[in-house]
Amino acid sequence: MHVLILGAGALGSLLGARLSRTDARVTLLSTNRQHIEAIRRKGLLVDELDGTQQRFELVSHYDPAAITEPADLVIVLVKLYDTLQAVPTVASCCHSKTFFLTLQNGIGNWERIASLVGIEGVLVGSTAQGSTLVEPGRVRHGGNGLTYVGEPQGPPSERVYGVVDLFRKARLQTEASDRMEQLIWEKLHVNVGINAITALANIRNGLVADVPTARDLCTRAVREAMEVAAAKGFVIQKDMVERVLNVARATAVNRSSMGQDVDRKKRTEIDGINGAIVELGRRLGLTLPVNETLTQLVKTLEAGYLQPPPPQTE
Ligand code: KPL
Repeated sequence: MHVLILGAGALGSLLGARLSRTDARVTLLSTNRQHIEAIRRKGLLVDELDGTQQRFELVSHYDPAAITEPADLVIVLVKLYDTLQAVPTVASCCHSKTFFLTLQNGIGNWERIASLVGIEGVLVGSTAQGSTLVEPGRVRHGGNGLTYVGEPQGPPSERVYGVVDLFRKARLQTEASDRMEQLIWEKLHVNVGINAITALANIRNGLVADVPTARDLCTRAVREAMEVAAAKGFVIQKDMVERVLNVARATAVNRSSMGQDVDRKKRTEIDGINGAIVELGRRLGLTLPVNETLTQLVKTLEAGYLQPPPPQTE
């Protein structure tokens, strides 16, 4: 099986390294040229949780046109706002049975991919693995967490079990699920409770659980998301706050993906995470002050580095 990682950043590179332990052939694709060039020069370095460093030889490209072998499975890990633009770039790397597995943060991703390749071409996943891009060509595994894979709707198919098998061979703890929509929403709560706070406070995930003020903010942000989820008919476990804090503990040394975006002065996924909760809440007539404030603060922070500075006047 040929697995193509579309969006091989921190998490995509880590998954690529793990999958290269199996008999699958793995190709990394990323627009981050420096990262790809570093992997080509010296392999992908992974700082493991036990303090060791492993090196993985991985085929890696920044230009999809350079990929000659069609992919059987494309794992989509581009930023949610890049999905519609990124998926068509790999059309030439696909055959008629290629399928896409989204492991992205946020909601609406499988629908976006399905709008391009059809629902039969898409699998949905969620993962609580943590990974940080330390420098080009080097990632740090930031913590283990369960990965779920399923069909967008209905029970797991043969294809789903095939992916679960592959991930397990890669020693990634993985389960098939027939309730992916629910799990995507649970993962959304994780991101709502961890990402913006870590990005704004310049901290790693663990401090969200350890520092009382951060824990309090996280609790309130997650409770607001639970209100929205309940209003939309999702059955979110009562202990969701504790689950989110447990992910923060399990990925304590990780810098959240939003934190890494801010560190690199990149656009964040705030609109698809806390911003999505605020927007859905607004349509439901709910006021969600904590998520609104977190969203506005992250957008202000982003504007500070994304917008060009005003012209200097004498
Ligand atoms: O999904 C993540 C992210 O950073 O986006 C978690 C699981 C919180 C790991 O950092």
